[in-house]
Amino acid sequence: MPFLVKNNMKLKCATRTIDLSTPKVMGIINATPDSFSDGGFNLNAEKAVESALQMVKDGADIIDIGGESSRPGADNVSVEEELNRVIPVIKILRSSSTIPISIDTVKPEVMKAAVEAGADIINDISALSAPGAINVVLQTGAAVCLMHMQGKPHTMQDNPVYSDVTGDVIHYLQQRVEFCMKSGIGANQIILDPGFGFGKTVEHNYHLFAKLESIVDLGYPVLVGVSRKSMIGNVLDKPVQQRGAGGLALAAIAVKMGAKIIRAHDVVHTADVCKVILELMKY
Ligand code: YH5
Repeated sequence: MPFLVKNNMKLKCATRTIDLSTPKVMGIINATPDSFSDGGFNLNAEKAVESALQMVKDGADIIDIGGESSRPGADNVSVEEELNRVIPVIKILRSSSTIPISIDTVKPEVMKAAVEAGADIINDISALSAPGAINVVLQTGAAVCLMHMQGKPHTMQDNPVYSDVTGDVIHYLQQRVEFCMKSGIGANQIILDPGFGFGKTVEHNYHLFAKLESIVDLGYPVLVGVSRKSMIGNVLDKPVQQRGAGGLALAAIAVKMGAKIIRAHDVVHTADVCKVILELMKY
């Protein structure tokens, strides 16, 4: 048995607990007009909710809603604009489904309004680095995903350098966990994420992925987000619409290595992957 790590994880959120004893699929909803892979589709809240509800039917366990693209070169979004994009989506989705909702944002104002509108998880690619972000987690009792990123979205892919990418990521995540714990956030509120594609070359991403178990061994539920990313596109030399199989292959390995949440665009097939790999892991 490869499990050094507890396998009966429960994630404490503001108003409920999410069982992470089996791997879960987080479906991606971009409430962003400028987003990379589905820009233009979810232009209004109703359409975004429609897509989210389809993902729920397709087997999503969590819906991740983001209103600001983190890709290099994307426009900065004001607090007001981001609120306008995501809050109606969260409110309508919350009124039509009990699905756990996560809010993909780095802004404390958006985190707070999102949890008040019914979001359960704060998914922060900057790991609560904005002043006041930690207080939102404390005051709301929401769960938080702490992700590693080197640099800032605008410039992170310019020339990422590490002497030891896995060591650096682990060190950073441990420091962010300590920051949370010292502030009074519970260990059972925390998810960790190595941050594939965030200030990392393709080689860094594969190096880190190959060592995913060392991040799982930290003892917190691990989220993996590789869906459609350039670590797939680069190896396959294929555009975003043709990266599905590559993403599913990595999702399978991530689950086998102990990841608990797979963030993905293709919910149907990712849910199938989780099921068969979970079955395999019983033997
Ligand atoms: C993540 O890994 N990623 S937004 C570029 C793509 C396709 C997709 C070139 N938010 C993560 O999904 N939150 C994003 O094609 C995230 N972990 C967590 N926790 C970037 C993204 C994407 C970028």
